[in-house]
Amino acid sequence: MIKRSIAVLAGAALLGAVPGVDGATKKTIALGDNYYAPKTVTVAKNTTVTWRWPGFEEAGDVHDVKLKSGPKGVKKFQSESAATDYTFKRKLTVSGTYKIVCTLHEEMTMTVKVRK
Ligand SMILES: [Cu+2]
Repeated sequence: MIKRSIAVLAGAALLGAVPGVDGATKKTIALGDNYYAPKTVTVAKNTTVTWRWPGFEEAGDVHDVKLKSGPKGVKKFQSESAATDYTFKRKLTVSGTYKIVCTLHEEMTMTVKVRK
């Protein structure tokens, strides 16, 4: 368990090292049991969306972030499964509707709309 947490943290640190594009906007989505908050969000093109798992104190069930459907040409993505202290980032460069689901809880869904 501890070993896994360290691996997850290392992964998050690597993602964090990716330099941000000048003027790029950011949006953070919180994960809970069993929901994403906010459930729907509209962002500008090239926004980096960060899904943030709860901290150790609030840790609950294990969740992940999977792109169920997105605009044409966007590759599907899926985060690791984690319960706490994890973040997953994606820069959304194509306008359209991104439907996100947790593969462990099919009712746990959200939508990101990227403006043109
Ligand atoms: Cu879940």
